[in-house]
Amino acid sequence: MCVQSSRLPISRRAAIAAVALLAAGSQMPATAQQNAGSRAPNPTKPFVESAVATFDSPWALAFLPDGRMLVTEKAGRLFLVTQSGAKRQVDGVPQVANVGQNGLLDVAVSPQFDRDRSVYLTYAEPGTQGSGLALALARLGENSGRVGLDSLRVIWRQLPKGSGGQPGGIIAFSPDGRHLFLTSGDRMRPATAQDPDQALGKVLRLNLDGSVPNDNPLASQGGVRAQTWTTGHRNPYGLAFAPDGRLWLHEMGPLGGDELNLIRPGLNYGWPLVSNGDNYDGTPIPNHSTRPEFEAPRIYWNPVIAPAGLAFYAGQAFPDFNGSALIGGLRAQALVRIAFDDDGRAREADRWDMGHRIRDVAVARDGAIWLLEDSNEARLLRLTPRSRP
Ligand SMILES: [Ca+2]
Repeated sequence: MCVQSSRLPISRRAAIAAVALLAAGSQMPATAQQNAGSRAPNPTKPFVESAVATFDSPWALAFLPDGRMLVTEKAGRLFLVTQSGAKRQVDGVPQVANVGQNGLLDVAVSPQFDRDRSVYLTYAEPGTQGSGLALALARLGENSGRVGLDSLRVIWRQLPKGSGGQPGGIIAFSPDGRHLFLTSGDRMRPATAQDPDQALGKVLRLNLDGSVPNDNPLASQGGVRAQTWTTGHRNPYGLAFAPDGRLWLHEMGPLGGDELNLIRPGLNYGWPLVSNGDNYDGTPIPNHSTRPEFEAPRIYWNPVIAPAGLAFYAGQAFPDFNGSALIGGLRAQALVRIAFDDDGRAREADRWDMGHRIRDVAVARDGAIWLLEDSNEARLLRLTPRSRP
């Protein structure tokens, strides 16, 4: 339960609980949405922070099996980084459109990296008519003199290219290592998220080589429809599989409408027809509850946290966190922990004030939590338990 309520006298807590029950009533659906937006940070942190390296507007980090990391910088640089902070720049990164929210985005390590040394990158690919999200596959070549991307090829690209931020671009692999999931933002063209023929505002499911799995919901229809797993997203900067095999996504909503969504194939998550937030000009958007045919978020944030990065915790360092989701907050300048009850329902369990915008989250094999800040002198942070050396 939240720390704030536990500090209240028991009688006051009971009164609050009673009011909450009355407000909930008996009509609350099983997938009740919770607003976690106004939750205050915890007063203490269970971890200590070590700054390991700094980067210029980093965007994503991913661990290699040997514990080293790949870190992207939005301007188009990729680094191989040791856990002690030694950095080597990786050559062979394709040209990116580093404009506004676009640039070099996610990096992901192949589920079979030990065999294929493959890595995946997403980025805004420049063109004559704006840019388009691209997914590239390359082999990480390494010798004493050089580390670089070899045999790079684009295995998926968003067409036509166009203007706008909100690129999405997050990669996740299915637990069996056979499929790649990719988030695509709406590029600030909201209607595209409901257009089945535009690869914007979607989650896509591809084979590891970029081809279309024949068991996708609309596989027989070809084109973007065949690639589409879910529809109706705005700007998803978090996508990850939980230990129980369920796929979770968070997306930045408009004013007051950030969402944590449970992703299931073929569903429509409503953007821009419904949202628990409003447009930035103050005009209202119908709430999710008005259109039950659209899948509602399991948690929403109003005010927003601006979620970025999503990782499920597994490890010995923070045993209480096992099975939890960790989310970075850009606007909230926080690390957020989402816990799941035995029925799989999600709730925000912790929020720790980091004092900086947090861009990405990852968990190392030893259970340490790694964060990337978001700025032009952003720190790569390692979090370890406060009670241990
Ligand atoms: Ca939604």
